[in-house]
Amino acid sequence: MALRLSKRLVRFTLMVGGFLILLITLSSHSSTKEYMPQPLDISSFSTPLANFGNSISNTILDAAGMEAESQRMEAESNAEVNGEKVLTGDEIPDDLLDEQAKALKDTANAAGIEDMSKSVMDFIKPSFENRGNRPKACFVTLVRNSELDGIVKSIRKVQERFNKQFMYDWVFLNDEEFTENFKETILHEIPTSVVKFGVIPKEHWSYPDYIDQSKAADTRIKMADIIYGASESYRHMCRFQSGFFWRHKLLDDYDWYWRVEPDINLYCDIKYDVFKWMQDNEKVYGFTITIHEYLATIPTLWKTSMDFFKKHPEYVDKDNLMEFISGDKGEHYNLCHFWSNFEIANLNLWRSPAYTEYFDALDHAGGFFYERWGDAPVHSIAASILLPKDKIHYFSNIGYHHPPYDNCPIDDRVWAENNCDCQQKNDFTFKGYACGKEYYAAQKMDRPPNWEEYSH
Ligand SMILES: Nc1nc2c(ncn2[C@@H]2O[C@H](COP(=O)(O)OP(=O)(O)OP(=O)(O)O)[C@@H](O)[C@H]2O)c(=O)[nH]1
Ligand SMILES: [Mg+2]
Repeated sequence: MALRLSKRLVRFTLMVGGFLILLITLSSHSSTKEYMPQPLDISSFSTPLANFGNSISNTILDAAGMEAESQRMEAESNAEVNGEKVLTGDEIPDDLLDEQAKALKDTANAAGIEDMSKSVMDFIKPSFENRGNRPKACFVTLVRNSELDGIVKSIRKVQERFNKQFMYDWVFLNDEEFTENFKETILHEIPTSVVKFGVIPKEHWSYPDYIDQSKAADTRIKMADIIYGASESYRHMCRFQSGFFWRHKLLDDYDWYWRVEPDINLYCDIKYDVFKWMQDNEKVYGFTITIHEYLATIPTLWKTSMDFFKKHPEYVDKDNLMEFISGDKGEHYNLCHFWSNFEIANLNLWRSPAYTEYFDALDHAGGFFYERWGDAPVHSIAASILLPKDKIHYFSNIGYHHPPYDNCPIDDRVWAENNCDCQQKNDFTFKGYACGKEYYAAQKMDRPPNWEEYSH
């Protein structure tokens, strides 16, 4: 018996050793490369991301399985000698398997990978416990003093179609002080809600020390022909929306936000509390419009992202929405993204270690400045990979406009019941440049029966 136990111990130790070597090999494969502006070389992606999804946890499971299998074989080979009943396969007592699982978990802990499931949902779930109650939610608007007229237009629509009934707070952020005139005008427009004005801390709207500013300046010259390619402030804006807006102290009080920009329109009444709907239905990220990104603005975003997720398979949700952003399991980006000028989402997604580390990896790669990475593809890639797909929601019933596109309910009943004033023929969802088709396919949803009518 003692001999059997020690044999088992030796085998188990060898297996754990092998497992640790495998882990070291995996992590050394993904050492970060110095950034070099170059066309996206996806041919180097020999392994689709989907295969990385659970590689570490599979390794653990495989190790546990191997140990169980070795016990079965050992039991079989010893059966005749000992004249005992042989325990095979499923007959191995649960407590023995539990013990092995625990031993493996302890080994993993010692290797510093103790938390095998680092799902962003762990950070978001606590806000679902508020089910049935009013969510801690606000509108958030990043805006310049010079955009006062445009933001007043947006506020009037949001107030009229939704917020005069629900009276959620509104947070305004700016990279410089809001003028008194700006604040007074806004307060006058939103008399029934708490309104807060904040200045963005310098470190959230400036160059990190690892960015070569002359290289960034060269990029702006080279990209002058691309939309916003020459703009420095646009890049700070995109980086701020990608990595910082929820870190502003004024956002600390909230779990949910709805992003509103100047010059948007709401075409339909929203008669229910969308924040509460998100909370009570355990959704995390809601959008209205999908679209393809300009490849020239993000040549290396996909490779940088996949490098990160290959290095951190523990963050990849096993039921993710990769199919929305890639037609070949992660090898190539299909450029689809949620248009982030409208977002109704849970702030804890961005606060999670998974997203924070992802953003840090992107920020260090430099593409916010050496290319022109937008917050829309960044948020979309993260949400599609980090979240279970059923946490993402398309608000087909919210009539929305951000120049130049519309989301207009093509369901006649929804359109009529909510007093919509948009043209259904302008609905962008199924038109060529949108990604509605990809989204419906990825979610395994049937397209509305009349979708083709609105696809040209
Ligand atoms: N405070 C501040 N806000 C900015 C700045 N640049 C952009 N924003 C805001 O950031 C958001 C996104 O900027 P937009 O200029 O609307 O970018 P976009 O939606 O990609 O492009 P268009 O709407 O088509 O111009 C808007 O709410 C702007 O008001 C800036 O330099 N300072
Ligand atoms: Mg805009």
